[in-house]
Amino acid sequence: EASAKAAAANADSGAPTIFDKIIAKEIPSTIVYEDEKVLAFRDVNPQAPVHVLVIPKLRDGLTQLGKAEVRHEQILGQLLYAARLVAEKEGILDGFRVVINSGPDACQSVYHLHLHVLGGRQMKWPPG
Ligand code: DGP
Repeated sequence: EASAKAAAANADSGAPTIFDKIIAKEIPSTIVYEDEKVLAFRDVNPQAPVHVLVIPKLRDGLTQLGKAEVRHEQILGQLLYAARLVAEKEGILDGFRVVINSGPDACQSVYHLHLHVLGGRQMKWPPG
């Protein structure tokens, strides 16, 4: 399956990712929300009418949720709250989904922790 192959090609090496360039605004993105700690921008390959990625500006070892440590508790909460702000801004508070793909078996392809905020259509369950 294509996305699984793409994910497998990008193991968690700890190397810089494309998101560093997005944070540095070296490559363009459509920013939806930004504060001191968090950046939210539209996914380049949207899977729903609203598909926004919410990331920490400082990766701090948080390549994937599976590597989170106690010191990351605060930023994890900030990311989740930012997801809710994005949902409000995007007008999808009636129903939205927050997804974190962690590791190759979940098809994670970019190793800088990110929350997917998806909405604007009827979501299905179970996800694939
Ligand atoms: P994941 O598979 O959970 O690691 O999701 C990574 C997402 O990142 C994927 O949905 C596509 C998105 N993405 C990858 N490169 C870029 C980029 O350069 N710009 C933007 N806006 N999104 C990107």
